[in-house]
Amino acid sequence: MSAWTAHVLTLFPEMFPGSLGHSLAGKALEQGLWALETVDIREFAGDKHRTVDDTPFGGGPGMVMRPDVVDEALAVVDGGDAPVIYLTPRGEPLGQQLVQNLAMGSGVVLLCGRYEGIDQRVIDLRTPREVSIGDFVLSGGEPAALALIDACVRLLPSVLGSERSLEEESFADGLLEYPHYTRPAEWRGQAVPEVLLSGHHERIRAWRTEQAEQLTKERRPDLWSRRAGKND
Ligand code: 4FN
Repeated sequence: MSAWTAHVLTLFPEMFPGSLGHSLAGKALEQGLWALETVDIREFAGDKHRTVDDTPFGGGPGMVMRPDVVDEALAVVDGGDAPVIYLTPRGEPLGQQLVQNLAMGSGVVLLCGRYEGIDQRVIDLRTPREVSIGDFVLSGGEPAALALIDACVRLLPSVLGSERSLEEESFADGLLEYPHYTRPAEWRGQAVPEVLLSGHHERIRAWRTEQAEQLTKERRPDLWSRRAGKND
């Protein structure tokens, strides 16, 4: 029984673990609670100049990643039953539901694009799941892979801090977080809401739920309406 593993195919393996090394995920990686295996796509270039990209047929700007090189890189990965995921703006939006499902599996095989993207034929042949982290332009799929891994790893049973259960996280419940406060109790003329200093745990819980629900209704009506069966 081996650890949850993220296989990452990339032209920039030095970007990993990157920012993950500075979070809960980094400590867990050192502890062997999950594993990271990068595959440098450039190693699968066939020529002496290690060419991985070429000009697009039909013309136009930029370069395209060659299908033969990407396919050879995919061929060496033994992800077992881990899904192959191409991080692409065309993909289904990454959400906490998909994150939970991926975290429950044996790991992920993540394919990161660069330039204008990857030749469509290797995508058609390999039919990876296509996933997007949002509607903005990136220089490469790597930041998306880092985000997906971070989101999954923190859900692994052995990684999640026991002091912070999943249940008490508002977002896991489909809500935005209530506002947080710490010392000092008054700062630049702004007091902390009185209820939080009251010691009435039931009133505090009710206030926080109300705040989380109000914020979600106002700022993310999409999240609020998708919150099945729990809305007024
Ligand atoms: N991006 C858009 C439209 C057209 C192109 C892009 C874009 C990196 C290889 C893909 C971006 C965003 C979320 C991967 C964006 C993601 C990427 C992601 C990504 C280089 C080609 C590219 C309409 C979304 C603004 C560059 C919209 N999640 N192309 O960013 O890989 O996973």
